[in-house]
Amino acid sequence: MKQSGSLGALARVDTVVTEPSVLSAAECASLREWTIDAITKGIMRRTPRVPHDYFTPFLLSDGSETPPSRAAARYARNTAVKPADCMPDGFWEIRDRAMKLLGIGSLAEDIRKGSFLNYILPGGDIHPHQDDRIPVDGAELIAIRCNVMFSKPEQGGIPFIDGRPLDIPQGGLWAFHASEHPHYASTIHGTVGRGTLSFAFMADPADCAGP
Ligand SMILES: O=C(O)CCC(=O)C(=O)O
Repeated sequence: MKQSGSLGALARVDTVVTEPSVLSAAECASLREWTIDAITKGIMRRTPRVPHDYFTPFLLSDGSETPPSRAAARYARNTAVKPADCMPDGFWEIRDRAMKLLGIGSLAEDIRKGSFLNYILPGGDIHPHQDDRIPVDGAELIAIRCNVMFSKPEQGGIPFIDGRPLDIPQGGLWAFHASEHPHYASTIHGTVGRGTLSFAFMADPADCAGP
């Protein structure tokens, strides 16, 4: 089977990596401003089932939209704007920064989820779930997620993995094996939404066994 590429700090499935300071305060403010504007212009989408939850399209690093994201395009979004133009300036540079920090420079991207921006309004949450493994060429690959919090709510929106809360400051990052651990985020309270940049990767289970 193919090697996954470098797993860096994520070489073990039971590791959750956190970094407190990946984005500057100015970057967080500018991402939040972009997001509010994008929601107002209808550039982001949400499903009728989860009305608090806004997403950009899921993009691969070549700028194309992933197949599941294309299939979801029927949900409210201004289709006059090309998916590749639905990302804030600096998005891919921040992904590169996060990948360098984690030491995962050559890790394959998740072909379903790619990379995206998510903004959840107060009142929303992320329900408890565990992502599916990713079927590729007859193998079931582990889904790895790296999330960067650019807008931290006044209360709530706390990520929980295996029932344990993570203390992620605004501008901080957490990365984990999303197909191997149940996770959720608590209900958001206050006036500020929860904004994250989400970068998804995949790895062969045989490569996530140590050291
Ligand atoms: O943002 C979170 O706390 C979790 C997001 C999520 O479900 C995931 O990364 O798979």
